[in-house]
Amino acid sequence: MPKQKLNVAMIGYDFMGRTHSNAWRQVTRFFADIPCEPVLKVVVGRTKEKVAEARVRLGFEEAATSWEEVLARKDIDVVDICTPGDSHAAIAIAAAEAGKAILCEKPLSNSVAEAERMAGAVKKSGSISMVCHNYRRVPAVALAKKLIDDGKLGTIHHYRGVYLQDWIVDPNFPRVWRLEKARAGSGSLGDILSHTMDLSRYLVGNPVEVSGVLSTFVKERPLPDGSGKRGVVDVDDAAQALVKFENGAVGYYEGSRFAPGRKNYNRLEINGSKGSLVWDLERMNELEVCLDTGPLGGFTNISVTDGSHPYIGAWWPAGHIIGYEHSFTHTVYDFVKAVADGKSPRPDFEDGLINQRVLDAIERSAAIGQWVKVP
Ligand code: SOE
Repeated sequence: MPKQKLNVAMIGYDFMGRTHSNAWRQVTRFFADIPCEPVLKVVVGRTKEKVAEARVRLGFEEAATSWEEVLARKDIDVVDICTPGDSHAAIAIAAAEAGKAILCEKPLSNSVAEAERMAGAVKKSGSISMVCHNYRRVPAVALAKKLIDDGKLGTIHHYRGVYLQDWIVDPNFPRVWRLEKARAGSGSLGDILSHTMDLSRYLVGNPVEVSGVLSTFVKERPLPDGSGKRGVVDVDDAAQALVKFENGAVGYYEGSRFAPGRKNYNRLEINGSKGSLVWDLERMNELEVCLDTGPLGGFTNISVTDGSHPYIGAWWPAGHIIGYEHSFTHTVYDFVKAVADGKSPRPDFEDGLINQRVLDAIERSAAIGQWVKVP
C-alpha cells in the first residue's frame, strides 16, 4: 500500500537546513513503520541563486524565495523552520494560521512574548507543533529517561548539565548572526544552554527558580562582511545558572562557547537516591550508569547500540555506532508519527514557551544578581 505523502517546505538551508533535510530524506529508508512518506517539496531562502543551489544539493523538488507564498499553498503539509530566531515567530504563526504542521528549530523564539504568541497560534489552529531539541532523541538519552521513569535512580537529587564549545574564543572570530541579540535573541544561553535546560526538563522536571550569571568576554568583533569594521557583541559568551526544580532536585546549567578544547561537549550527570547516570554527546552511544554504590559497584558503561534500545532497531547491528545526524532523523520520525496521530509530540510549542520562560528568568536573574522564580 503506498503511504500518504507529506509535503515538506523547509525555510532556511544552512547548518540546520542540512541536518533536517538529511533527516527527511533518511527517515523512510530506515523506519519501515513510518506512517506517511515525507516529500522534500520546496526549500525557501532569500537569495535566488543560493536557494537554487541548496535545492539541488539537499534534494528538494522546488526552490522559492517567499515563505509567505509557499505557506499559502494548499499542497504543503509541513513547515520546517530552520532560520535564525528573529523570523521564527512570523513564520510559525503564519504556518499555524494556514493549518500546517510545524517543526521549529530551537530556541522557539527570541522572547517570551513571541513564544506566547506562537503557542497561542498553534493552540487556536490545532496545528501539530514541535521544537527541535534533537538531543532528547539520542538513544542513550532516551534510555536514560526510561531508567529514571522506571525508578532505577530513585528520587532525583541533582542535575548537572554543561554544554561547552570553543568556536568563538578567538577575539578575531567575526561577529556572525549568533552574536547579535536582534537576530539570535541571546548567545550561548539560547543556542546551547537551551538544550541543557530542555534535557533537564525531559529527565528531571520543571525548574522553578534560577540564579543566573551571563558573561560577555569579547565585546566587539570584526564584521563578517570583510569591511574591516567592527561590530558590538550584545549577547552572552557564557551562561550559567543554579537551578531548583519543582520536585526538590537541585542542579546547575552551564553553556559556554569559550571552553578551549571542548568542541560540542554536551554532558549531563544525574544523581538519585539509588544511582547515577552520565551522558556526553562526544561519546553519544554510551551511557554510564551506577546502580550499585557498594564496594564492587560503580559505573557501568552501557553501549547503547542494541536493537532493544530506543530507535536503534532501525539502524545497524549492536556496536555499529550512530552519530549526531541520527538524532534529527529520530526527531523527524516522531514528528511524522505525531502528524499521523493528530497529537503534538514533545517538546511542543507549549514546552518551547516554558523553556523560553526559564531562559528569560536566567537573564533577569543575571541582570539583578538575585534568584528569580520561573513564572
Ligand atoms: C552552534 O552552537 C550549534 O550548532 C547549536 O546551534 C546547535 O543547537 C547545537 O546542537 C550545536 O551547536
